[in-house]
Amino acid sequence: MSLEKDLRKALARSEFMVVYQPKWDSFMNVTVGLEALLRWRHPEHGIISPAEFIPIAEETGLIVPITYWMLHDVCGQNMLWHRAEVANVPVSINMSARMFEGGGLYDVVEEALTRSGLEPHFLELEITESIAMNNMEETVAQLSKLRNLGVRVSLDDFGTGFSSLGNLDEIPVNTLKIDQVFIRKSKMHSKKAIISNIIAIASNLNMEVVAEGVETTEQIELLQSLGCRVMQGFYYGRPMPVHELGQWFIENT
Ligand code: G
Ligand code: G
Ligand code: MN
Ligand code: NA
Repeated sequence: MSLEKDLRKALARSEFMVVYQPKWDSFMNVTVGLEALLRWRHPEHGIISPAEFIPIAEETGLIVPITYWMLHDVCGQNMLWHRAEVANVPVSINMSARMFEGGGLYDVVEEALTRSGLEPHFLELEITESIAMNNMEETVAQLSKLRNLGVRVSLDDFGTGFSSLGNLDEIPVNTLKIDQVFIRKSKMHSKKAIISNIIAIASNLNMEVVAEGVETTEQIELLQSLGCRVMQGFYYGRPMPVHELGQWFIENT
């Protein structure tokens, strides 16, 4: 199928929607954040996973306008939840490497915040290690500016990129997100050791930590015993459309 051609029209036709997955404080048992994830409702093929269309969107550059749309949509939605006193938590958005080319990101983030009225610390950008490391000087400069504005930054899929730990203290980051692969194999002694060390690095660098892909009570108990508090995964909640989140927050805040 010619996804590229359809992708070009998808924004204008309002075919994208955002779903939100909760981040959960497993000690306090409350929702402490949300991750916004993109979905494409294709008129013929139904819901298409971002795993399928994000690579095309990155190659074609369409990821930039799509992410700009998402920034506005997510900030507006989060402000609606604030105003209705439904929820008061930061929402994160995934950033492709492309978002840091051309230097336009800061102005769009600022505009999305101003237009929605959302306070900056309720918006978080998720970047991967490889994004942070390649073209590091430029990326760090942009991230620093965004952080000065009050926007939060997290390092996604942490532990899987080929980042050198030696640079980690130079990237302006609030949170390390431990990649799902470590959680999935956390019964293995070696993976447990890696998780434990990521938690220690985060703690020593004054960063927060989130465990991703949490699916079982065994994983939760292990993570808690290692001092990890905030978790995200199917055990707590799948990515949900906006209309399901009202009920979610009633039951889970
Ligand atoms: O939501 P799901 O698990 O299907 O996402 C699959 C992949 O697509 C993940 O790596 C996720 O980070 C990525 N993804 C989801 N939404 C977005 C988005 O809005 N922008 C970018 N760049 N990646 C996204
Ligand atoms: O790359 P990133 O970490 O942004 O990807 C997030 C993706 O992980 C989303 O597509 C989401 O659907 C998926 N995800 C979230 N929680 C779980 C989980 O517990 N198990 C699995 N297999 N995938 C998950
Ligand atoms: Mn992510
Ligand atoms: Na991740």
